[in-house]
Amino acid sequence: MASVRQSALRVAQSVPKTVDPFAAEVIAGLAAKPKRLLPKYFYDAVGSALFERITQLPEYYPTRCELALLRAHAPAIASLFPPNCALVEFGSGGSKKARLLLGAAATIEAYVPVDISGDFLQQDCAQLRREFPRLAVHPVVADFTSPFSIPSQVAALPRVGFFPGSTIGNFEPHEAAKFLRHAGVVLGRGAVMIVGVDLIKDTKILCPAYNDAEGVTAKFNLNVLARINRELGANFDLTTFEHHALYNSKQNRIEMHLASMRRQKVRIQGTTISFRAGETIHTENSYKYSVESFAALAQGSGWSPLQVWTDGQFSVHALRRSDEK
Ligand code: SAH
Ligand code: AVI
Repeated sequence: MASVRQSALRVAQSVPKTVDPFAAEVIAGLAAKPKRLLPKYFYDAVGSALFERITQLPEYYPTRCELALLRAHAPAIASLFPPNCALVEFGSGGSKKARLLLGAAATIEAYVPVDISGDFLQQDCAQLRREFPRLAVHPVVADFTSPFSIPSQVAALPRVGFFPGSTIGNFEPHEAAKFLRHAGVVLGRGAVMIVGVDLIKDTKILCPAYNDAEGVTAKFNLNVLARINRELGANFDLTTFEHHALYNSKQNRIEMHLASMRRQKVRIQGTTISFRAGETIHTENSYKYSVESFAALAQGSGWSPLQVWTDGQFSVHALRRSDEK
């Protein structure tokens, strides 16, 4: 009989040696049943540029609605900010929405955009510094689901959180609650946070937003496989995968999947992943909330709802950290 040590050695030898967290998470997600990939991996430089194109599509209403709400209510939102504060944006992308707040709130001393898409973030900050020469801009390239440090230059300033775009909807609700608690720790006692949240609505509006006629969302979804090919030397044939987006009304979420159109095998760093014809990779959830269900989630996660602005399609919530007495 093989000793415990020998069996352990055989198991260890059969596990691919992947230290890169991207490679490890991709291989684990594709070995899981059903297959899945984390949505944060959409955002390399190509994915971030494709997301910017999505925000300009006629079908993708969330960006237009949120920009209109922010434009209309920027003075009221800015009135909640403490003097000489640092605005910390989680998942800043092209910072278009932050620009509205920066323009309305002269009291913002520093802007701290936090994003996983490093090259895109650095380019945006160079442009922001030209547009707002008196503003201190301190970008942080980080995964906002893990602990990260606020730049020492703004450590002494009161902080306001900004989490627009309904990026919170890309979390499972329990992860959204965990994120809100973590944001409370990053922002500090008594902090204010502004969160953009997409609302539950008719599927006639929801489904086209994720199935646009031009096929940009399909390109955005497929880019995650292209990225795995580029960065991990995999051999996905992108012509054999199809973009699917559907509304799951039981869970109030849009689901995005990539379906393999035929039976096939794909190699990623020495690991073989087999696909059945029609088998899908679940790449993203985009949860939709009611104003009340999001306020309840925030309240259960250490934040008191202060005010909400909505056009019936999208909502912008102002929250204050509910500090223990
Ligand atoms: N705030 C912008 C962009 C939203 S798109 C807007 O409202 O239009 C989501 C952004 O979050 C992208 O820029 C993406 O790179 C970033 N992102 C996604 N997951 C992330 C993570 N785990 N950590 C840090 N940034 C993340
Ligand atoms: C960033 N996030 C909120 C977008 C969304 O709507 O879930 C990402 C996206 N996926 C497809 N289209 C846009």
